Amino acid sequence: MTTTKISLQISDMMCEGCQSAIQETLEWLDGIIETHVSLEHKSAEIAYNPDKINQEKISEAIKEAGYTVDSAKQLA
Ligand SMILES: [Cu+2]
Repeated sequence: MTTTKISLQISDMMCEGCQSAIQETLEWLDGIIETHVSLEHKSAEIAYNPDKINQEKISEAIKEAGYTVDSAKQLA
């Protein structure tokens, strides 16, 4: 299985409530392997299976949860 790793910048993550809401949103998505949301860095590192999900779908889910993805970069 291939894994893609990305880092998303989410600048409207303001508190621990936002952090866990984003974490839970990501964990519920099919194809997500691992996710680490950092309030300090206002970022989410996500490892996912590219056969099941992609960066756009992940960003969309975060938007639906009420947050904004400012930028994304591929990690590996
Ligand atoms: Cu908050």
